[in-house]
Amino acid sequence: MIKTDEVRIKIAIQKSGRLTEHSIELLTRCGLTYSRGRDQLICYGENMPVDILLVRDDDIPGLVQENICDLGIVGGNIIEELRLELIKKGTKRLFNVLERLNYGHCRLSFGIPENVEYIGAKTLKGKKIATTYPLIVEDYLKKQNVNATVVEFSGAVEIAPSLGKADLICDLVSSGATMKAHGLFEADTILESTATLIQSPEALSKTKKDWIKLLLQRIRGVLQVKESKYIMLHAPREALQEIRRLLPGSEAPTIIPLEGFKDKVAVHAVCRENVFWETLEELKEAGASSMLVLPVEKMLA
Ligand code: PRT
Ligand code: ZN
Repeated sequence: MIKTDEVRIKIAIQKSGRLTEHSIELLTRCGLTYSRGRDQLICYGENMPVDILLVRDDDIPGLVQENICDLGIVGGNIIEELRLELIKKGTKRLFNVLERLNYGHCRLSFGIPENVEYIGAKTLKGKKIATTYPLIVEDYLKKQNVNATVVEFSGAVEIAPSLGKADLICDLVSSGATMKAHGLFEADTILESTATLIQSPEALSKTKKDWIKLLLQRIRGVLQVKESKYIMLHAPREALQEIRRLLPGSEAPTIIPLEGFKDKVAVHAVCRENVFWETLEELKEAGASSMLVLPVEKMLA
């Protein structure tokens, strides 16, 4: 294990919240094993020079921007708000976005009281909008050429209209249940967000760069594997074209002759999308038989 600090990569993730479990799982699936520090705030990588810092999600982009951490995983919503803040301040070198991850999905949408008719962005004109993301909302209003007042709320944005503190809100939505429960309906979405991997804007040493490259390659492999399946089936030769067309997200299947059968082959393929029952039924209809769908454990392009 490499211990010197210049070589060790620090990655900030959320300490406790919606992204925590998935972020730890992602790093574990990249092969990282770690021991947790006594203060419970740092996990020390055992088999890679990668340490995990557990912090509040709002602090993550700042830690990465200031180069206190080399990498960070945080919601795209928080990243975008900070990006706009840094641009406003005239900061020249901003953190780099390395990869959008496949969890933490949500959207930033307007929530309008049910008794208000919504006819697009012009409905917002002259209104008071409560949000935790004032810069993203202001940026949107500017692009839409609409004048409105944005009031910053640090939490419980959805109660602002009923308290008379705002006419409407702009907040994160996932299932839509929160807005509904507060008598609001979801109007336009202004940002789609997922957990995102970011990197410090500072120049890194060659060793750190190499480790980050390797980690990123593994992360991409893990993301790809989640969707991918390995499929094996038997098919009449004459149906091969149709069967290949039906295989979801597969580029070049392997065709293997079947001992004792002239007009039948075995087809093996990696499908980069999920294989649903409906697809298997269509394949059967096209003449496929003996179908097996297996999960893919690891993948390296
Ligand atoms: O303590 P810390 O500051 O670290 O955590 P936090 O409470 O600020 O964040 P947390 O754990 O709630 O969310 C972390 C990240 O998850 C966010 O920054 C988003 O990128 C992402 N995420 C995904 C969400 C949601 N889905 C989500 N539904 N963040 C918040 N919500 C809230 C939303 O604000 C609203 O209050 O859930 C409510 C709406 O949910 P639905 O399902 O009712 O629509
Ligand atoms: Zn937070």
